[in-house]
Amino acid sequence: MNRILLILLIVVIPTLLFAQMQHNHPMSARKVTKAIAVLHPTKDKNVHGWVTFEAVEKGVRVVAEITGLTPGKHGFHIHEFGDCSSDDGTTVGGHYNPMTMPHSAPMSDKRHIGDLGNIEANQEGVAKLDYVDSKLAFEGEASIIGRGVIVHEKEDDLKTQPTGDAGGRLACGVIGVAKK
Ligand SMILES: [Cu+2]
Ligand SMILES: [Zn+2]
Repeated sequence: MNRILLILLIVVIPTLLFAQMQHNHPMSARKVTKAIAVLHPTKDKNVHGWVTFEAVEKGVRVVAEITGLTPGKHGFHIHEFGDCSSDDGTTVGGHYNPMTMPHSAPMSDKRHIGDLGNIEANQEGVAKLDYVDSKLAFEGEASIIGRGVIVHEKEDDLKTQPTGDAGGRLACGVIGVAKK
């Protein structure tokens, strides 16, 4: 038998088949469908909480519970970097804005991807949020994975550029892939 043909049969063809298998079933095939950020207070603040992001039919469901707030509205955003290493939360950068849009409200068509609007705390200082966001994604150029989440001191007025005039940063967290 022709030696080259033999090598082809024994080595090359199985290698190609294996490569094809890997292509169809990569080890990391599991798509991200849920993410979470645990929020820790910035220096001398006492705001704690969490926010989950879960893929649903019409977008991403955002559910949050934050404690330790003053009653009323507080700006709530996804910021560019997942870096809460600074005392004041400034290392997360500005609002996450991969599409280069103006600052606006969560229901606006033209907005920062990170514009989640406000959370509103009750008299006990607890804020809960639950809505479906049509702009958030877990992959592609607008992916929120690995970005930062900030709870602000003041209300986001949903129009002042580029911050919504929401004031200082009370709590910071990083969006990671959720276990379940
Ligand atoms: Cu913010
Ligand atoms: Zn914004």
